[in-house]
Amino acid sequence: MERNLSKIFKKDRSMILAYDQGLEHGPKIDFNLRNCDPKFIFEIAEKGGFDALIVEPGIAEKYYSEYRGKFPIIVKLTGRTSLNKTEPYSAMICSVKRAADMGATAVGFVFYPGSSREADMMENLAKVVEEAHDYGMPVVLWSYPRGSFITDDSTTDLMAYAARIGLELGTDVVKLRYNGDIDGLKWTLANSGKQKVVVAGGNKTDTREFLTMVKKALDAGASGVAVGRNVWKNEQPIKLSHALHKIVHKEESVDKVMKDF
Ligand code: FBP
Repeated sequence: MERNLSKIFKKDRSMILAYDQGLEHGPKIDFNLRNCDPKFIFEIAEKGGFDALIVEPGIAEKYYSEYRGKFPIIVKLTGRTSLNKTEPYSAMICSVKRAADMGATAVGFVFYPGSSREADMMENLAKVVEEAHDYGMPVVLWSYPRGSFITDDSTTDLMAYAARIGLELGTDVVKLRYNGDIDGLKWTLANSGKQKVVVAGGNKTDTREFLTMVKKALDAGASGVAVGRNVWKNEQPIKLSHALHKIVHKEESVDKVMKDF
């Protein structure tokens, strides 16, 4: 498992591209004619120098074969659509074996602590951790507190709790929504133990604002990013990826990389 983790994290840092929004949000919300094509995204992952690409199983099965060996993929084992407005629940959509067969380096799992369906997801997560570790595959956890027991999903207490859940359940990387509270992120990292913490990107925003958020999270101790919309919705995704790479892997400042824009 450590061996596979080091394929995604270089010197404890990683920049991961997320492309699961086609299932999670649907085409109308995030896509245009350019970025609805998975090949466009695979090209960004390769040319932009990403350390890994997150996809759902269907995309992995049909598109990864020609990129195998170029960059690792993280196949998500769970998913939901944005159509169902009942309690948040991310259903199992792929097995660890199927993900391994399609060449996944790691598997992804979405967990919504605070949902009334939390127990079902937790049982599934426990099984996935056990199975994935048998295969030597790390588990990347989306730990997003949501549902009828959560009133404000952006508090620091919940950010730290979300990370801690991963540590307690045995996940290897936890992907969090960073709320902008630097001290809170430090507390969260302290509660994450040996897990690596990566931050999500969120809605597409201004390039400087996005890169500043990333820089602050890294400076506070996060290991990297797992971002999607801010990259592939950008007019110049490769240029943005190179800037991101300099911030994540070369310790460059936002001011310096912004000179390229
Ligand atoms: P973004 O950088 O585009 O926000 O992607 C991160 C991510 O966690 C995706 O993996 C996932 O599809 C999406 O955010 C979930 O978004 P939401 O908060 O709307 O459920």
